[in-house]
Amino acid sequence: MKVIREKPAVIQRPHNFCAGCSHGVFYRLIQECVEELGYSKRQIIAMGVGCNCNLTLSKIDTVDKFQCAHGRAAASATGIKRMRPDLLVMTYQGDGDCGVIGLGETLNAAYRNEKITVFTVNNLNFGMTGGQMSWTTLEGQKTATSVRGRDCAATGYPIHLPEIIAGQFRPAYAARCAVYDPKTVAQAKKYIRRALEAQINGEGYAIVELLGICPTNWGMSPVQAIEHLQKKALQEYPLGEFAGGEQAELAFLRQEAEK
Ligand SMILES: Cc1ncc(C[n+]2csc(CCOP(=O)(O)OP(=O)(O)O)c2C)c(N)n1
Ligand code: SF4
Ligand SMILES: [Mg+2]
Repeated sequence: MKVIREKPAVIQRPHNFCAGCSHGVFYRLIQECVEELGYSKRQIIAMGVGCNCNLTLSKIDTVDKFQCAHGRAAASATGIKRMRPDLLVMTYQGDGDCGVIGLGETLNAAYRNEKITVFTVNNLNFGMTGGQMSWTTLEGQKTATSVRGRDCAATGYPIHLPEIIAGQFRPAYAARCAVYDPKTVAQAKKYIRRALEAQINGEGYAIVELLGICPTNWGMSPVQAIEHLQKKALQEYPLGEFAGGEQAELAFLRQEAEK
């Protein structure tokens, strides 16, 4: 097999996520972009609490990380970036950390247009604690705490963080990606890179949500979980850019054409 991209030099050991989990692919893409942008030794990641903690605990890489209290990654990243504007400062969180317990911190950082890059893996549940319902859980989805299927009339409806942030605030970049085939992996890498460039260029806040799979808690094989994601999750969570990127380029070109 031909290797077309060596793994980033900072990654030294295999990860220990469950088989098929999206966390490993997403994290590798982030580190590929960081390396290509020349920031491997000038980065720090504010880590959420969830399955992503495997990255901290298993010491698979040499990246500086700060383990935040649950949901507080955006606030921690804000403090780090304000003290060390020379560093590339990211958060790496799950949907529960970023969009449930940490919703206040996430929205306040976006509101202030902090110059941080937020990465969040939306796997439709609280993976680490055994698959409880999250604000991202689909209507009718069975989880450990919605055993008959999520009743949105009683619990609220699935939350769309990049769209909320793009619609209400003025972030430099907001997008959602997935990593289930070569095309979506290439798209995800493009979005991750744009989100990091927004920080490097001093433009401001950026968020990329990765729509991921959690075969273990969905009770599916990795292949079944990918099919489920394509058939169900993508209907609720479309992929694309909601602020910045090609959206901004097109708006700029339209404005220029109207002059
Ligand atoms: C203050 C506090 N409340 C609750 C928990 C339990 N807890 C640990 S991780 C987690 C949710 C993680 O879900 P998510 O952020 O979606 O990450 P995933 O594991 O799905 O990747 C919860 C509720 C905790 N550790 N601390
Ligand atoms: S429980 Fe789910 S999110 Fe956590 S490592 Fe396993 S597959 Fe990934
Ligand atoms: Mg989750």
